[in-house]
Amino acid sequence: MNSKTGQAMRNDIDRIVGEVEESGVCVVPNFIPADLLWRIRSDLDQLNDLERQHGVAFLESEGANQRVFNLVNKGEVFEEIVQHPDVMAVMDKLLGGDFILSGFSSNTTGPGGEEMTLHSDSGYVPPPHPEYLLSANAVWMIDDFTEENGGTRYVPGSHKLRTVPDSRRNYETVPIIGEAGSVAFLHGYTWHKTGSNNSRDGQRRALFAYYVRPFLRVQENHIVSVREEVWHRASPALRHLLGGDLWLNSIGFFDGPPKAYREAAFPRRSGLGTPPKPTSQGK
Ligand SMILES: O=C(O)CCC(=O)C(=O)O
Repeated sequence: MNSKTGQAMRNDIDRIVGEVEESGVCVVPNFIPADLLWRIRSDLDQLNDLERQHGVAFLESEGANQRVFNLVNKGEVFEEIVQHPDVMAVMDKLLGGDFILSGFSSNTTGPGGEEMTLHSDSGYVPPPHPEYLLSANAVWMIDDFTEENGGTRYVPGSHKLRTVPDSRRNYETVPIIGEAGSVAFLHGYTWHKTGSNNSRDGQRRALFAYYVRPFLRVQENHIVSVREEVWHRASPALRHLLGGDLWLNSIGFFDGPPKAYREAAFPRRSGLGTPPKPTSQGK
């Protein structure tokens, strides 16, 4: 699958989904056109610098690794790619036809960056995880992923166990290798971690767009954290991803279900919401 060109892969969503389900990961090369890759790099570098300058950077390994969270709130290019139609098509099949965004963050590893703890992205769900998939990640490779520069490592076959790794054990991991401009789709039950960056001067920049079934609580609270300006210009697809729509007309409402739904569901109680008439007793 990895030897196919990006265009051919994009036309073949079913096969990408099949590889994710079978192998726990599928790397799609040449996914990101050169001009888009350039825009992402330039905005990400600026964000990394800005958050360091303002003393709000999320740093690990004594500053060798840096994360930027809530990317949807931090640049239009990120709003654009988080709803990329080909990514949406893959997620749609992996996640049963409906999904929302749990989090969108970058992780830049630099020389000396240490590896992360091995984990599953669904580790907060008590095992055994359901047979159907709860979550999946689209990993945007902004630099080449190599064994040396900290390319994400994973445990082959772990996604089929539907549980979390035992923190007392050592597991054999293999690196996810890919060229800058690829997107890797990662099964939400695959055990994985950032690799250690043993390069002399190689950065490994990557974006992690993490999608979940719509009934799960999300990592980043977009309703509270995303700026009004972003909500105003959001496409219907982005609003949905950010949790701005009701699910099944009953999850995520503000002050009771919407009137049309109430009337359809409870026709004899359609007076709900009309204030009671004052009575003389009530005066
Ligand atoms: O940086 C990486 O390679 C992995 C990041 C990761 O595992 C995560 O964000 O959950």
